[in-house]
Amino acid sequence: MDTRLTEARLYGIVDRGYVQEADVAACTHELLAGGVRILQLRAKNLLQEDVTRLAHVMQPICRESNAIFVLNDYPELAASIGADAVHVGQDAPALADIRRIVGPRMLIGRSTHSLDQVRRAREEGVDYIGFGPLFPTATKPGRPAIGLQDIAQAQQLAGDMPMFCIGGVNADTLPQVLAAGAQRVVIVSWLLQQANRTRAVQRLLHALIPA
Ligand code: 3NM
Repeated sequence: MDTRLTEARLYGIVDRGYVQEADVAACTHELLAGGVRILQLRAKNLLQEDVTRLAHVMQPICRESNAIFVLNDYPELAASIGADAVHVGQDAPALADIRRIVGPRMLIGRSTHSLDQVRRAREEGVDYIGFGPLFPTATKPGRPAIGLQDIAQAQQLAGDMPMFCIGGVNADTLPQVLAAGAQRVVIVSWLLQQANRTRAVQRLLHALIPA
């Protein structure tokens, strides 16, 4: 198991919905400088050639920092560029089919939105899961929030499979999310919109990693 994944408490996403192409490299550097060790490229509704170009910007920067570079969707592209990980949703094929595309070593993460989906992700053997959205979020408009009440049970079902709580997590909501039993979080829009992203990551990590 990759200790960069098991030790990660904060998962960052460079989401093209919030970051202009010209800012992708700087944003990647800023998040990594703060201590993010797992970072995803999320570029919805772009042509694959545009996603490829952005991946080629982020991947070497992540590699320099020894951070896990995750591509959202596009298992074939993840395989062809040698990404460290690919993240897929509930509508993506079964793990075995994705594994055939990406090979034996690539980490595979899947989004889950219910306890039942956590159970199934555990059974199929994904390397990590997202669990959410905990709160309504503009990053996934129209997606109903699942709340905080199932976090502790989801964490139990996940066992040693790392579970990252996601959706509306920010510096204000983080204490409730942790109090509900979360060990790891993904923070997208709040972090990307901070004037000093490096400092924001440092503060979050301080709150996330017990002294
Ligand atoms: N996936 P923010 S919620 C990308 O529940 C994503 O699977 C979710 O963004 C899920 O931190 C989400 O801006 C958006 O709320 C998270």
